[in-house]
Amino acid sequence: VAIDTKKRYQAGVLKYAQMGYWDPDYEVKDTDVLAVFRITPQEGVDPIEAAAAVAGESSTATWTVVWTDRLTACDKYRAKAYRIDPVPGQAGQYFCQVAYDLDLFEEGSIANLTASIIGNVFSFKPLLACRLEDMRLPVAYVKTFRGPPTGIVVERERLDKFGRPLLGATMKPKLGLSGKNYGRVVYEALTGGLDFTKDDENINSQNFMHWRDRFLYCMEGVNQAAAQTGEIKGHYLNITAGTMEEMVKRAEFARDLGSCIVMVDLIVGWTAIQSISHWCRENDMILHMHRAGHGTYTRQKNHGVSFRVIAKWLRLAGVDHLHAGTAVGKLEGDPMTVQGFYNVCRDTVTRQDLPRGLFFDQDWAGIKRVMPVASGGIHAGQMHQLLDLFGDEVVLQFGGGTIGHPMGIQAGAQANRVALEAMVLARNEGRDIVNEGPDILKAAAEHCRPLRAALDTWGEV
Ligand code: CAP
Ligand code: MG
Repeated sequence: VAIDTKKRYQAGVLKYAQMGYWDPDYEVKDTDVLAVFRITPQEGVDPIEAAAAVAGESSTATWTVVWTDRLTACDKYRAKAYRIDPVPGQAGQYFCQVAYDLDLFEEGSIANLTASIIGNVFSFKPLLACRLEDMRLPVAYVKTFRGPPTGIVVERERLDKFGRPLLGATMKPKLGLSGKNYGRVVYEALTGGLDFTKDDENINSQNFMHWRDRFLYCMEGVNQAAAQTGEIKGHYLNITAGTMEEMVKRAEFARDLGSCIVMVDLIVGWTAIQSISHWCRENDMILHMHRAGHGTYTRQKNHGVSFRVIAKWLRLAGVDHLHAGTAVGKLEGDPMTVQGFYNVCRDTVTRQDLPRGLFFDQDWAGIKRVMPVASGGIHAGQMHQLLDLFGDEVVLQFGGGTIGHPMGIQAGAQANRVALEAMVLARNEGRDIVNEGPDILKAAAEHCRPLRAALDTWGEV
């Protein structure tokens, strides 16, 4: 394949740079959509030509000049690769920056945006690998989206919970429980002190528990726990289903049962996400987004799409909660990069911050902020690290770290709530929670057997 591509280049067949897709003098406009790709050109392919090919194939071009170009305002519609830099420490890789005229995109449609930006280029022969690292969405474009239906401020007001991260737990085992047992787990976790419980990504309507049973038993648990504790509680009811009609039907049932929140998986697709987001806005419901499947294209550093871009698209598409990584748990992710994802979710203007992977300033044009969710293999012994890394505007979610507690589910929830409140108090008193964290936890555990048991079981870091 590489040889074939090289020959074709040498024969002058693929000449995107000459076609006008490379312009180092291009002056970026405030209204341009900008993208940074990390490209690895095939052996023998000039990096500038490869960058131009990316710009070409993600905008107007095909592999040869066509007569019909003459019938359009072709220069305006051609994306321009305008800058290319070697990736430090990664031989053969380049960051290339591409500008797209705003007129190339339909307003308010992530499906349309993605069909251009990631439509063809990732399987393009001149490239060995390609990764979309970041995007700058101009204010004029952001304004064509409605964004999160609820946002952080309104969510906190509805829940009447302030000044600390929220706490949640994912049901375990992921699959196989009957409705009544499932609802019991919800009840115990919520009475133990959590704010939310959550369906897992793959629970929909299997034979062991049909969706209506799940919804009914979960809401029974939520309502009983709320009545007993005097706190507002919720369970993210996963409405993911095979058709949009079925998802809306399930969402309506959740609403009619009095749930404050529903959940969908990323795998339902952009159009379905935007539709359900609009539905949530009309029905005053919080939308929880579980990013199931993202690792298939976000994990490899030289190919795919960075999660920071997915997070930007999801904020525009309109989700209220978004799984954004933990840096300390069971799943891949380093602290700086993960903090960059959190900034994308929570900032009013996300500032350029190269160590955190943010290439551009991003003005969110007043659309609401997304509550990030830290989930995946975390436990009470990491509370100081989690609070230090992510601050208050986050849901900390302990699945195994609640339901695997040796003294039971309610005790698991208690351990998490006590650890969190002790850590927030210490932070508010000005203590250094990173270094003193383990001591703060130990001191709190003297008055809370479940916390002591959690620390003994999972350790203090
Ligand atoms: C966590 C979880 C979530 C992951 C997803 C799981 O359970 O339910 O799906 O957090 O990853 O199945 O692993 P535990 P992310 O708390 O028991 O680990 O949040 O990164 O999207
Ligand atoms: Mg899960």
